[in-house]
Parts: sequence; C-alpha cells; structure tokens
Amino acid sequence: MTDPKLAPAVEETAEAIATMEIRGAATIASGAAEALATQAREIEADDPAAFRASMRAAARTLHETRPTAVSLPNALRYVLRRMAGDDVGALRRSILDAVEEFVRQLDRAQDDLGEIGANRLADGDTVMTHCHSTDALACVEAAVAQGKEIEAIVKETRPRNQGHITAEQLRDAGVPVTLIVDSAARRYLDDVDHVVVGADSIAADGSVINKVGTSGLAVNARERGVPIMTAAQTIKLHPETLTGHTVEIEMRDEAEVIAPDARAAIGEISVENPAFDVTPPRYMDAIVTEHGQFPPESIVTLMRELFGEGAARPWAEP
Ligand code: RI2
Repeated sequence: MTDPKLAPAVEETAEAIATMEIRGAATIASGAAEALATQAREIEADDPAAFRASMRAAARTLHETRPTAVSLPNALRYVLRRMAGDDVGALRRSILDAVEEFVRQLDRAQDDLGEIGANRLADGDTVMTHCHSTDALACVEAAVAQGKEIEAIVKETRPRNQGHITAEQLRDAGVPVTLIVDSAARRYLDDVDHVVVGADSIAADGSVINKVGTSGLAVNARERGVPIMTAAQTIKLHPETLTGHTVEIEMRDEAEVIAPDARAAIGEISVENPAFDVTPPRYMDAIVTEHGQFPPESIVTLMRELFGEGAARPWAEP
C-alpha cells in the first residue's frame, strides 16, 4: 500500500516547526491544527477509510517535528478524536469544525490565563522574562491593560535569542525593557519583583519543561527570594507523564551554539545543544493556567480531570 498523499501545506508546516519558523508551544499547536484543516480541505479521498488514513499520515508527519512541545500531540489528538462521519464530506466537516473550535479555545485560554497571571503582578513591579512565551506575555500585557505600570528585564536567551522577540513585544505594549545576557540574571534579580516564564510541557509531578536556562533562573530566584510563575495553557500538560513516561528533551543542531568555522578554529571539541531543561516543582511558586493558578505539586489533579480518558495516539494507527 502506498503512503497517503499529504497536502503541501502539511510538509511546509512540519518543516517550519522543525526549523522554528513556527515556534512557541501555543503557536505550534495552532499551526499543526491549521495544517490538519488544510489536509482535510485539499486531499481527494475516494472513501472514508482513505480520508481517515490521510489525516493520520498528516498527523504523523507533524508529530515527528519537536518532541518536547507536548502541545503538538495534544492538538493532533484533539482534532483526530473528533473526526467522525459516514462519508468523506462529513469527515471533512468534522475536522474543519474541530480545528476551528480548537483555535478558538486556545485564544480564549490565553486571554483567561493572562488575567489570572496579571493578578499576581502589582502596580510598579519589575518582571524578569526568559525566552519568548506568548502565555507569559499575556500575563504582563493583561497587567498593563489593568492599568499597572510594569517594567521588564529581558534575558536574551541563547542560543537563538528569542528574548529579542519578547523585548520587541513588550516595547510595543509600552513596557520599559532592559535587555541582559543570560549570565547577568542573578545580578539583576535583586531589582526584580516577579519572574514570569512559559512552558513547553508540564509533567504530572509539577515539573516545568521550558527553554534551557529556566531551571537555573528558578533556583537563583528562589535563593534571592523572588517569586517565579509559569504561565501555561492546559494544552501544555503532558498526559503521558500520568503513567510514568518522562518528557524527551529535544537536542538541536550544534551550529545554533557555535558557527562551524569558529568551532573548527577551536579544534576537537564536542558541542551540546539541549533546547529545554526541567525545573523541579519545589523551585516554582505557581503554574498559571486558564483554569486558575496551581501550586506545581497539585497540577496532577487538573491533569486527571482533563486527561482522564488517557493519552491515545490516533496518528499511530495504521
Ligand atoms: P508559548 C518556547 O520554546 C519557549 O520555551 C517558551 O517558554 C515556550 O515555547 C512556550 O511558548 P521554543 O518553541 O506557547 O522557542 O507560551 O523552543 O508561546
């Protein structure tokens, strides 16, 4: 049997996620869902079985791109679970409806968690950020919309410097920004009232998997007595960790750390480029979701409520 055909947009989206043109867990989730919608719209299938097989093949291609961002399989699962109908037209409509509802829910979740996160910030606060997270930014932006004066110290976040995106977006929101190199973070924590970070995955024990450098920042924040929150929609909760699985940490291209010619000039060295690290729950004050804020250790209760049905892998079915 030949592999089902994929809409070009599916392969383009998969490539864009892998190369981080599409990045950030929430954006990856909506990008993947939209790609499934395009697959449903564009693929000609002779019968319902062929249509279903082509949707699963599209989901497989998307799934393989970034292992740590659990929002991706969660998005694929959400859409494929709602695929229903006796003919191709009905199946197609079910996918398009599911994607529309999924994207609507994502936007609403971010607005809701932004309000909750903003309540943790006080007028006059200085926040420190790491990397670029739309969920974390939603909290700061909502605080500004509440009329609070907020300033930000923004870590550049090597190796890809996504802190620059954060700096630009906070400036657009009218927040005064100071950009620092990552290794200056501890020095500047003394000037900070709250650290706000995002997440790529959250494990059942409350561990936060986020851009590499988050765990060191959290330990330093605790040592300096500065509260730290993770802003994360429930799409970031990792259902498989409920049954003992660990979260795979994505290792990226070494050229993101050092250019090949600079590396060659140094001589024989090895280079490692983990994209994420794990912050144990004891170093995180709160996980802020659209369902409220939780001490990290109690996030498992919310996970059981939301993922009681388990972590099926519909894309892996033949
Ligand atoms: P939102 C990013 O990872 C950062 O680690 C960020 O905290 C996280 O995604 C969540 O982003 P990457 O995709 O979903 O830049 O909150 O590797 O936008």
